[in-house]
Amino acid sequence: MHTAAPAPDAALDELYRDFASAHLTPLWTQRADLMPMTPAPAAAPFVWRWSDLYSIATRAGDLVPVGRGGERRAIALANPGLGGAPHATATLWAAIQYLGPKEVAPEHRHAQNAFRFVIDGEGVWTVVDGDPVAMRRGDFLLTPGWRFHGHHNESDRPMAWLDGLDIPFTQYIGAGFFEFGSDEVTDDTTPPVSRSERLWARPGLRPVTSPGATAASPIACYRWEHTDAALNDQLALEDEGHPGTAGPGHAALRFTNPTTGGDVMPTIRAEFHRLRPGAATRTRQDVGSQVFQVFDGAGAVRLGDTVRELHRGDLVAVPSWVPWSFQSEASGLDLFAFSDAPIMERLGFARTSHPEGA
Ligand code: GTQ
Ligand code: FE2
Repeated sequence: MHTAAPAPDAALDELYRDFASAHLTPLWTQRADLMPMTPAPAAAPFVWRWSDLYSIATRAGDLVPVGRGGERRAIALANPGLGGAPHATATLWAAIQYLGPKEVAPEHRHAQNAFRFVIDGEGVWTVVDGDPVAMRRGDFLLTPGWRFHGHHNESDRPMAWLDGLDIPFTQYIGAGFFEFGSDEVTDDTTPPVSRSERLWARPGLRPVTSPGATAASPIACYRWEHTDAALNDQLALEDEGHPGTAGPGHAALRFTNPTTGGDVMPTIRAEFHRLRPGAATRTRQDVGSQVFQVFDGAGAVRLGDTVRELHRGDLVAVPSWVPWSFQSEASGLDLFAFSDAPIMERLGFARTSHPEGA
């Protein structure tokens, strides 16, 4: 391929200077960056260790108060390819949030969609539009855009969890709105099951009186007992000769919006994967980016040509089109995953391939 590169002369130099001073840029000098043959994201594949995150969050807990203004003691993964921005990938925010004993993170709401995934502990609840939702290990909680939410730790122990939001995407497209909520703490106990779960979280059943499809799931919390049982049954059925698995020894679930059967929120997909001891996922690459967290067990992730060991709580950023696969050790491997797949699918950009005949 040849790019026209005329001999420099005074007129040409002047033309390029005038491009710059008129705030214009020609395509021909940048075509390969702007329009790569295959996706070339700025974000890098990267692994963060939970032990590092947790100990640094504990130090922040000792030194930095949580309250109005800063709003949350949340420490974001900053992808090394993204110039220090608090972005795990081009579109996704992922953070460890830490709340000490008796601390309250005040109510607010924002256009950004959010979830929490609980890696450890219990004793915190999050109040979503007045509905208190208890958080326990393995639970997956939703705070879709523009719902008021605050977090309370009534226990005498600190608690930390994973937050996922579409902050980078929302910032890039200029769609962010934010509002402070009430400073009154109206409740100091929480029921084990939220009102939203009592209405919506029974398999295959929905209230007749509620409206039709909603953009975000009305289920405030997907409980670990259901996720775990569904994964166990996929693997048990494989043993019984009725495989419904994603591949040999690989159980996979997607969290869904019961009003549509689609993704839980308009911008974020969430899944859970379980690998039997010694099993591996098929290698794939996808348009769009994702973040994984090891929930249990140990193993390794291959990102392009690099293999990294993984332990409980570790987080993995997979930018667009990077080939990835997971392998489990003797302990098995449980993975929580979230991605921007709903954006890619809705806009017609989604592609998946399985490189190297994998
Ligand atoms: O818990 O409301 O990690 O608003 C980032 C922004 C958590 C939250 C984050 C937020 C929250
Ligand atoms: Fe928030």
